[in-house]
Amino acid sequence: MKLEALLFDVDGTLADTERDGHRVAFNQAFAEAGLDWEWSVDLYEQLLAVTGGKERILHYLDNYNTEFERPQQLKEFIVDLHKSKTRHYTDLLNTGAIPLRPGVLRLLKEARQAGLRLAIATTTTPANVSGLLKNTLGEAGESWFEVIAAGDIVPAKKPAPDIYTYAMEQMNLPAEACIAFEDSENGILASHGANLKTIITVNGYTLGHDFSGAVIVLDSFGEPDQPFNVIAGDAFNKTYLDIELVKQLHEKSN
Ligand code: XBP
Ligand code: MG
Repeated sequence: MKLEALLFDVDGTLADTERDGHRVAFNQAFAEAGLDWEWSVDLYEQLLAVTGGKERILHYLDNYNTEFERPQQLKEFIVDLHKSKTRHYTDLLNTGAIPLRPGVLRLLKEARQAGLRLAIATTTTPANVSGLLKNTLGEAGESWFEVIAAGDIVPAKKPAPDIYTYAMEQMNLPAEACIAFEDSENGILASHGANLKTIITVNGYTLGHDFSGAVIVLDSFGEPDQPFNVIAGDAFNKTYLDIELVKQLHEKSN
């Protein structure tokens, strides 16, 4: 089936947001709440096993900070803490501290020119997606995407396939007409669960993840003057990911 739409994960795929973005914002929220919790770069790698910020905080308490005396209203406590984290994270985005990864802007522009439809499928909070797109693509950035499926819009976050299924339902497209872009094992479990072919770009946190079944695994989308490294799969002699290669990868794996 002809390729009609590209579905993008956000964190780790469009931008390297976790280590110097989300992690920092969590720590700022903890400090502001008078908590002595500190999520180091190494601890955060382990915490990334659970997607969703609120879910991640609970996972931390359940597994890494069992001593903490929990407030009676634990759920509300986590929701408030997470609201503060979102504020710190979006403030950080507004400083322009988090750029898009190499090749992302070029690929998005090319896709629009080629008449491909674009969507976002992420577990992060909608305000974080808006903030990233505005600060990197400009005020109209969000309008590049026909659907922005994010956060609690579906109850089960990645690795559940629900966010991808939701995005495709909104676009009225079957999985065969789409391709997904992911950076993590939870991400590819979600996209594969929704029967989507998937292109992977790894980052520092996800290098060692299992990407079995990906149509290709790259270290970035690459640029004409900044070639990607192919970790697994066939790049048809290309040195960067363009729409022609995306279409070839989509067709090849039919
Ligand atoms: C992203 C996440 C998110 C962010 C934090 O995963 O796991 O939880 O780290 O976002 P993916 P919130 O890239 O697979 O979508 O704090 O807003 O939940
Ligand atoms: Mg991701």
